[in-house]
Amino acid sequence: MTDLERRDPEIARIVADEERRQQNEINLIASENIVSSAVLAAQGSVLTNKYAEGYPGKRYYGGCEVVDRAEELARVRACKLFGAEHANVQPHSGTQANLAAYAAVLEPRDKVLALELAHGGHLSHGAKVSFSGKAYEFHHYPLSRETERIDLGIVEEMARALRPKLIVTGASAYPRHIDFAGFARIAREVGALFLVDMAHIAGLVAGGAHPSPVPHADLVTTTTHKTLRGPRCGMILCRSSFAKKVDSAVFPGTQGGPLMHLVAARAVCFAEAATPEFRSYAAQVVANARKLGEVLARAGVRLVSGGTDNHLILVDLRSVGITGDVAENALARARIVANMNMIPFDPNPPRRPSGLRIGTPAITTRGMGLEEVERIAEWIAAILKDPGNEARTSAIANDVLDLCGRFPTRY
Ligand code: DSN
Repeated sequence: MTDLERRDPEIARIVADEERRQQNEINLIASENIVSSAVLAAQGSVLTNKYAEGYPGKRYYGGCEVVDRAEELARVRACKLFGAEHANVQPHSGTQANLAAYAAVLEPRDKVLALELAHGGHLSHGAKVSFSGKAYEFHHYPLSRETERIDLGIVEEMARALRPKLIVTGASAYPRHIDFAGFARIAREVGALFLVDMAHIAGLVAGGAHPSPVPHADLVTTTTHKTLRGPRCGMILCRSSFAKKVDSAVFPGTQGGPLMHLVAARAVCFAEAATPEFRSYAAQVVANARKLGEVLARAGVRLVSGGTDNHLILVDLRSVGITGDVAENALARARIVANMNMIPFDPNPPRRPSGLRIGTPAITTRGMGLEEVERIAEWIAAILKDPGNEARTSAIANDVLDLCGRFPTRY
């Protein structure tokens, strides 16, 4: 019996149930992944007991000499992994990282240009309901209606008219490469700073499976738990000229004490992401997403922008005559987990959108390759085309269970 089972059987049962759920379902949520036992061990360690407000060597508490080593390692490993001049590894999440990055370079009500949320952007990129949209004057560039991709012509035209202080790119539901050099050129042209939120693609960048924004952007924010496969945290990379401002914006600007167990877990994740195995993983994530898209397209399911260059595809469910909520629920009955999503120029509302976002980071971590992806895509296509067919859905659920049994979630 574990300590948790003895001391808190209710929570122990919840943890065990969740582990079983993860083992017995195919997780296609594009922003989720599975951490290694080493990352789990670091984040479940006694480093959680330590307060360490400040930075290594400059703390506001005694007894920080050991955790200082963890933060220094995390910072140095992050800089090496991404070729960055400076890293702040304290933001608690991606949104916290964005909040601090904005605070480092903007004044309230400054103008910012970012990707439209409904076209794949993010709440913290200036949505009205987010702090970002309240504190700063965000304007949003749409995707091209024809290509459903970022059109730098549109971005440039808006940037010239607006003269923003900051241009932001990065997305949570965009299946294509982003031309970071092109964005940097526009930012330079209009005298704006350039920030990339690479949260979704960070692992692909680390593994060489996606062009890096780091040489082109003044600031790069990210989470560490999506394709990067680390703990649930944020991080800011920047040029050394912004280091002091970024560090002060994180602490004391927008956060208190860093979570040192998670700082250590980031360090573990960065070491893992620097290995040749991780490079193969990143390439396989992309190959799996491409295969998933090809099989769905062959079955008559339309993909936004016609395909993918990264870890996710965005399905236009109008091609099969259903909405995202129906698709998400029908797939869940077959033990396949994905999320409904808006598509660009979506005629439907967010709770009943026309899209489904499907990603391959977690199944690839489990070791699933093209053969398994082909089967999964066939199951998805069958369900999307006939979501009310309960007999077939439950037959697929059994097949999913068999498949999951061969691919453990613990590693
Ligand atoms: N919630 C994340 C996602 O699913 O993409 C973004 O913060």
